[in-house]
Amino acid sequence: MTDHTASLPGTDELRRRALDALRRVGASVPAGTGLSARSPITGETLLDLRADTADDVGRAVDEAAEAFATWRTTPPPVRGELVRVLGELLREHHGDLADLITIEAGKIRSEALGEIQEMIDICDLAVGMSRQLYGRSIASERPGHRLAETWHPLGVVGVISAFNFPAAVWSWNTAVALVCGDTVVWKPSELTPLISIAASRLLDRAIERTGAPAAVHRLLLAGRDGGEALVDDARVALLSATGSTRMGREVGPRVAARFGRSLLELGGNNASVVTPSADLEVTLPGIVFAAAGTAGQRCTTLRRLIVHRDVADEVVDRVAAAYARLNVGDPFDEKTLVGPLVNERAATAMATALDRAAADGGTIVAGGNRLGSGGGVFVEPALVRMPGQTAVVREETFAPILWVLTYDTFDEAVALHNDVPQGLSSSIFTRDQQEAERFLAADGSDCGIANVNIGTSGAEIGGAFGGEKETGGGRESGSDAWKAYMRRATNTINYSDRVALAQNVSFL
Ligand code: UN1
Repeated sequence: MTDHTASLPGTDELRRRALDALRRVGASVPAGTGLSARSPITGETLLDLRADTADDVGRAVDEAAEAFATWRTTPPPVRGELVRVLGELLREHHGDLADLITIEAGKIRSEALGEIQEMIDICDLAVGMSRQLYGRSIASERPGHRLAETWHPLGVVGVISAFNFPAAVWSWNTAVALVCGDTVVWKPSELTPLISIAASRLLDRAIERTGAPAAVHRLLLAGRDGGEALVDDARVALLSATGSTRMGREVGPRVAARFGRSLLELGGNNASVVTPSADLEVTLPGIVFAAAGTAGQRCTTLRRLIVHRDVADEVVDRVAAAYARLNVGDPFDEKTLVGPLVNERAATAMATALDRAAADGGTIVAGGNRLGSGGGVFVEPALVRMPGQTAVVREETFAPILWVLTYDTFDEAVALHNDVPQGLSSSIFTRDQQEAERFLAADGSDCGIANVNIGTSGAEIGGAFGGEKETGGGRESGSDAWKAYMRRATNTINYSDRVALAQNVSFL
C-alpha cells in the first residue's frame, strides 16, 4: 500500500473549499456554538455552528405538520415537480456537493460524485413514481361490490442519517416521502453538517421555485438530544433511521412505544462466497472495491470473504497483491483509492478488532497499519485470515477489515454466511448456475440484498434497499419501498341497490 499522506490539503484550504462550495449552492452557515464542522482529512475543526435545541425540534415538527395539511392534497405529479427541480439543482451543483462530501466524510472524488449521482437517480425515480402511486382493485365476494386499496400520505417523516452516506440516504427518504405527500424533518449526523446544509438549501431553492409550502422540509443541526426529541415526537408518523444496530435498538422500541412507525437501516456484516468456478477477473475487482472502497465505511462494505479451500490461497494472494497497489491518502487526489477513516474512534475500533482477531488465531496477510503523522486517520485496509467465525468476525467493525474464512461444501458456505446477527448484503462469485440459484433461494443467503458475480456494495436505487435481522428490516429507495411512506386504506364500494353482508351473515 502506498502512503500518500505526506501531501494533504491543510485545514485553511479545506475551509476555503467548503465555504466556496456552500457559497455556490447559495447556503449560509449558522455561526454559533454546540456543533462543529470538521474534516477527517486533517481531523481539525473547519467551522463552529449553532446547534438546534430540543425546542427547535418541536418547532420544526410543528411547521412540518402544518405544511402537511396542504401538501397531502397537492396532486402527486405536482409534488413530483418539486423533486424534479431538486434533481436539476443537484445536477447543477454535482461538483459542489461532492466537494463537501469529500471534505466532511473523506470520500474519494469518484465516490463522492457517485453519491450525488445516486441522489439525482432517486429524484428521477421519484418523479416517475409521482404518477404511479397505485392501488389494487380486489375481487369482492358480494355482487355489485368492489374492493379497492388507496394509499394516502402518512404525515411528518423524521429522517436520521449517518455520516457515511450523508446526502444520498437523505435523498432516498426525502424524494420518495415528498412525492408520497409527506413532509420531512431531517437530523443528519453531527459529523456532516455542511453537506446537510447544502443539500437542504438546494431543496429550499426548489421549494421557492415551485411554490411548494416552505415547511415541507426542515433541517435540524442537532446532537443526540435533538435526535431523541424527534424520535419521541408523536407527530412524527414515520421515523427513518440509518446507523448502528446499537442506535436502532434504542430508536425502534421508543418509536413503537408511541405506536409510530420506524424504518431502520442498521449494521451489516456482508459476505461474498467465492466458489472454485469463480472467474477471478470478475471476482478480484468486485472484492477489492467492496472491501476497501469508502475506506470500509459503507453499510454494504464487504467484511467477510468465504472462500472455497481449493482456491483460498490464490484468492488471498491476489487480493493481497491488489491491496499492495492501493494508494491511501488525500481523497481529492485522483490516484487515491482509500481516503481517511472518519475519526479516532474508528481507528481505535479497527485496532481493537485486529488485536482480538490475533488473539483468536487470525493472521494479518496485508495492511492494518496506521499511516501518516497528521490529525487525519489514514489506515491500510487489512486482509485477515481467520481460523473460524469468532465473535469479532460476527460484529460489524466500521473500518476496512476483510476477514477470510474457508469452506469445503456449499452448504457449509451458506451456513457460515448466514451465521451472523446482521443481514444486509451478500454475494456469490460462481460460474455454476446451480450454486448461484441456490444462493438466491429461500434457504440460501438470508440478506435483503443477494448478488451474483458482483460485490456487496454499490446497489442501484431502482431496487429496494435494506436488510434483515439486526439490520432492522426497513426498505428504502426503489421498487415499492414508497409504501412505507404512505398509509393504506381498504375501501369496499357497494354500487348495487342491495345490502349484502360479507361471510353470508343475515341481519334484519
Ligand atoms: C450506506 O452505506 O448507508 O449500496 C448506503 C451501496 C450504496 C448505498 C450505501 N448505494 O453501497
